[in-house]
Amino acid sequence: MNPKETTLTVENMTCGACVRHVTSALKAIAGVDTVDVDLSTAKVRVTHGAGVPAPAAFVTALEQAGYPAR
Ligand SMILES: [Cu+2]
Repeated sequence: MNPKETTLTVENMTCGACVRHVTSALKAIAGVDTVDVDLSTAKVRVTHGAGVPAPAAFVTALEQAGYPAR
């Protein structure tokens, strides 16, 4: 199964704690492999299995964690 990659723009990230919150919120989703957060650009790159309903699952999880994403 080929991994897929989705890039999101995430609001409200200001520090390393935010990066950890965003990373753990995304990694809690079944099928997510890696999460790379770039704090300076507010971009988050997620690699995940093809069965993950991206990007909707990511947007929902991040909104619940307090970080609106698109
Ligand atoms: Cu923070």
